[in-house]
Amino acid sequence: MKIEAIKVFVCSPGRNFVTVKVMTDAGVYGLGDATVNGREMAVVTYLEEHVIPCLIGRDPSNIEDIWQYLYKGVYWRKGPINMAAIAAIDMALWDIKGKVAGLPVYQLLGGKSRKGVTLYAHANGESIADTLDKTQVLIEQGFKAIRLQSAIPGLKVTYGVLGDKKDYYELQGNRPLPPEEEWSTPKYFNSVVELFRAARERFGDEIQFVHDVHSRLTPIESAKLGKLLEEFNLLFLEDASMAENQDNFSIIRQHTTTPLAIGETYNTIWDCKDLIQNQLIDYIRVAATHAGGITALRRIADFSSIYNVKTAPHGAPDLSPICFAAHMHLNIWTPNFGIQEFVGFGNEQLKQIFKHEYSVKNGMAYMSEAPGLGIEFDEEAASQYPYKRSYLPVSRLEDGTLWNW
Ligand code: EZ4
Ligand code: CO
Repeated sequence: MKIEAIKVFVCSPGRNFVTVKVMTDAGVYGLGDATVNGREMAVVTYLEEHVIPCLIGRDPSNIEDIWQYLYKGVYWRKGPINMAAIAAIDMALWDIKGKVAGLPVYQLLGGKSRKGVTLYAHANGESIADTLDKTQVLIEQGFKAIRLQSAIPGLKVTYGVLGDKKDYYELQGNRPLPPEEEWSTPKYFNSVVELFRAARERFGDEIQFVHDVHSRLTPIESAKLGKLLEEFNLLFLEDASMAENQDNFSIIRQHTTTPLAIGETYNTIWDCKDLIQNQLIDYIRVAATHAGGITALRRIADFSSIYNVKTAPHGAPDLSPICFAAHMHLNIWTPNFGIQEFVGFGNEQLKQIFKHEYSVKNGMAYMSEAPGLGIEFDEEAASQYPYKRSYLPVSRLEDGTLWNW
């Protein structure tokens, strides 16, 4: 079998997605997700100009060799654009291998380690009361784990919350230039502790809670927040601080037993090797799309397993349903799987473009038994929603200092 052609599609059913389709001379094709939110066209150019010409005529069954070729063979290793391109090709090759074998990808990884995939949903509110009302709805839907984010009084916008427009502001779509938002750590501290106190008072101890700090705190501030939240027993605190310097997390770890999660922006094992090996985190949140695909995530999962670190793949709406499918296959196999972030299957346009047969019941997602990744991409429907330039926000402190978004 040979790779005959590779096509790249960018569609925007509410937000941009980069989809890769690898076609073979046997008529079998595979799909991959290469979406890097706010930098989509950089990946498209990288794929079309630099990656695809090297792959035509190669045997798509040699997934490992193609991965190594694209990683070691470029000299300029790592990085989000490069790794998203590798990831998309890798997912597509696993999809092809599954289709050829007549097996879902998880069977190729080693089969099922569990019945279904535990999910955590998002409750994003304009006030603590609003967040808790949304939490109530999710609990009634059957979710057992929920991420709570609430607007911070005194700030115009807060990560995860968008006033009266939409409950998840990244879905805003088109923006000519990056919007700017303000951040205040003191204002945040007051409201976030109250949020979890109120949540435990209203819902008791059974439901598991998660919170995403989105890297807004310094390590010592995160250490303090972890301590303050200990009594509310979080499943984990996500992205407490930046960890470009992985030692940052030893400061947090020395002070708190609140479990820690990180990794959604990481591109390779090297971004989290020390965090894992020194047992500074409890959950690794790398995404198939951003960290080199199924081949790379499988290795990171195995490495993590010997240090008591569980996987909790990123599940934001800017990862396409193809990435979700890749995560589903990994999650059902990974012996040290923890939990999958889940924001629903998206809007109607998205469902029209990406078709799959996963189901969700009582806070768990269940596999499709379709061969390969079990996802279809409707090119015609996708062409109805062309690419629109769009950016994630940037963040500044109240005095104007640029901060982490
Ligand atoms: O802000 O994916 O846990 N989820 C997140 C996401 C990220 C976006 C950035 O593109 O932090 O919502
Ligand atoms: Co996050």
